[in-house]
Amino acid sequence: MSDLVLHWSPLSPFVRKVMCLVHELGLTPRVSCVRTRVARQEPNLALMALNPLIRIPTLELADGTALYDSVVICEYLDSLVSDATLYPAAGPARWQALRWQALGDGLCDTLILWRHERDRPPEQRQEAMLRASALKVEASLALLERELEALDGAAFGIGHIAIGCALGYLAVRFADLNWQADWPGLAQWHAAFESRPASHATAPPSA
Ligand SMILES: N[C@@H](CCC(=O)N[C@@H](CS)C(=O)NCC(=O)O)C(=O)O
Repeated sequence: MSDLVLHWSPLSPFVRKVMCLVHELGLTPRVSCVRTRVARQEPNLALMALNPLIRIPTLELADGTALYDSVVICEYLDSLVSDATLYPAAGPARWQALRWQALGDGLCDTLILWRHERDRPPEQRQEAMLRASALKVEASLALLERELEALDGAAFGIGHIAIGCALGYLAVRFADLNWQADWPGLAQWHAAFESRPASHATAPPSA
């Protein structure tokens, strides 16, 4: 019987990060997913009653508590499994994993803003914003390409999941960028991430 309700959508990279943990931790029987729509211009009042920011993922616990955002939900899920290994306990490995999570999440934030700007009618688009977004994404991918050895050397965990989900979002929503050609090592790393059963089970549909 599931006791946790996740407000979910198939293309959200933050929801996917949470769902990767659900699968990696063997928690699928405990979580039921409810398709929840969030549109910036049309506040979802039912979700607002749980989360005033009207964002997904939002996780409802059995006692009625609503948890957000994805960072908090992921740590909560990890706390449910006594022998979980997705968060290094302490020291430099922990800060590295949390830093990678921040980079993956920040990359998603940047990509989402970039997409909104790109989808505006041409006369309303801010070119400076588009250029700044492209620059941030390129710098992030370059940094990840430089850190591939460190990523491969670290125990698989929250940082890898956040980065994998960000690259998955990039691949689906910005297919035209063909970033894999510019960052072949990172593309290979991403392919290995997508081949994990948890990644496969949570893969976004092509947009
Ligand atoms: N920092 C949040 C970001 C969540 C987020 O931006 N979710 C998007 C969907 S991908 C959303 O709900 N957008 C609606 C809005 O911002 O109004 C997290 O980690 O959960």
